[in-house]
Amino acid sequence: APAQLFLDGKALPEGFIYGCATSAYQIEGAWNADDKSPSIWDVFLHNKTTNDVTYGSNGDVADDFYHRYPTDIPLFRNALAVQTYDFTIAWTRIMPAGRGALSDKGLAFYRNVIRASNAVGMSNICTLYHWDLPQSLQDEYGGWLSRNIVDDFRAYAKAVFKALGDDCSHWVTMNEPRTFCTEGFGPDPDSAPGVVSTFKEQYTCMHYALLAHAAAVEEFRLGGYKGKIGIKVDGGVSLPLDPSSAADREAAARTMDFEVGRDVAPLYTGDYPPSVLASGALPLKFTAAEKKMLKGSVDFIGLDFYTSQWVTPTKNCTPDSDTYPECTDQFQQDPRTGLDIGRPTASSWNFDAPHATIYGGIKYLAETYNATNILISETGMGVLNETNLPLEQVLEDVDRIAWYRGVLSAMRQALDDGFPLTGFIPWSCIDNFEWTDGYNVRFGLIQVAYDAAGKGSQARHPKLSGAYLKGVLTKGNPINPYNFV
Ligand code: GBH
Repeated sequence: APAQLFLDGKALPEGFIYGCATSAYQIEGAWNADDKSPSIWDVFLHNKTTNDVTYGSNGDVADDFYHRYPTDIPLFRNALAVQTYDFTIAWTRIMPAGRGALSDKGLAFYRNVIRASNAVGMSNICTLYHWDLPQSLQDEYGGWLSRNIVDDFRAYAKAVFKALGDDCSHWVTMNEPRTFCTEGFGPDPDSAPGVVSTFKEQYTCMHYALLAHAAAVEEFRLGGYKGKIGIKVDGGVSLPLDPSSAADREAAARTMDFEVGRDVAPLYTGDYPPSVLASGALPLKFTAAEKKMLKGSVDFIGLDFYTSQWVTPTKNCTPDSDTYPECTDQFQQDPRTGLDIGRPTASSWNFDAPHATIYGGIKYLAETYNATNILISETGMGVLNETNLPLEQVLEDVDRIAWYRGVLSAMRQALDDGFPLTGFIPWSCIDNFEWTDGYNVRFGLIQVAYDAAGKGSQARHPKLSGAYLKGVLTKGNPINPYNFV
């Protein structure tokens, strides 16, 4: 049995998960090694000559985890004392054509990752999809905009379960459908596949993503595998800009429905939230059979919750408005006072507001959907690549310790108040390719020696924040960070 875990000196319940997370495109590199085919992110960035991504970097090499996993995995364990390594599988490595034959080499890689984790006493949370769709499926039928994706995802999931089904304690079908659908499609997409379109395409993508999730869960349950299965959803907590204004309170509730409930409600109730249905804006509806398949399609829910915002209703909202059909304006700085919602970080979207975000997110899920098994499956903060600072200073990441101190306090309070929090998985085990911020923003608990273009020795160095988490979670140290090393 895994060793006892703690939070602020108090023992955590048996089965509580303490892990760290990464994703395939962000760490593996080896973008065309062995049988791997290009994903939509490879195509989106590999030949990119514009400066959309910092320093024109991409995930071709990233952390070179494909080759370095034999030393990286024991390092995660030693530096952080995590009991679980949460990684994602590249569809393009394991099933290079998008459907059909499996690659022995791709499978062997993930088998080795699991074996290396088990060898140092860690279990695994395994994710089928973190945004790296096979480009062939994008070219063939538009990827997530076609119903075909539901069948292909089902077949991919079924094949992966058959090969590795009992080897992971937890399975995640996909990471953040909201984000890959709203950032990959819409009027101003900045993520792969970057299809300039409208909110309708964003909703179509979401719709098929939810169905693909449910299809994968159906296969998992039919297969009778041992572990648990769920999904990771992102979103912050929306607060009324003026709590005394009924219109602002209504707008905040609407934002929660549109940005979190839209992904989550179908998993618990079988359909979108009433306010989303009532907006009349949805391009697609679930059939009775689909609702049945969706309802109850999670054993756990993972919250990738980083930050929060204030909202007000959009004035005169019409289908041409930027915020349609949600029709809420969002702020992380109070337009009346200039006050930030929390401490700003290197990511323009990410403010440190742990009570609102972490406590509020858990409470929202528990109270709105009666969720009984909630993991904080990602949270963390980035700092700018500080190539010109002495290494000791980079590793003494007290700002990140302050971030996690808030997260841990909010989780402690959620547990004390009886909310069903069952795991904590900081993002990320190690510095990695931060999507549109390239290598210039670092979320890792372990530093990687490369510059903002991703060039360098690739040496790994644990940061102080990792030692802090290790101390609180595994040694029973107090959350208040003194004397923890
Ligand atoms: C996570 O998403 C991802 O799962 C992970 O891969 C990533 O490394 C981590 O965030 C840190 O970024 O730039 O204004 O368009 C968290 C939810 C949603 C946060 C999209 C960033 C982009 C905002 N993310 N959002 S903006």
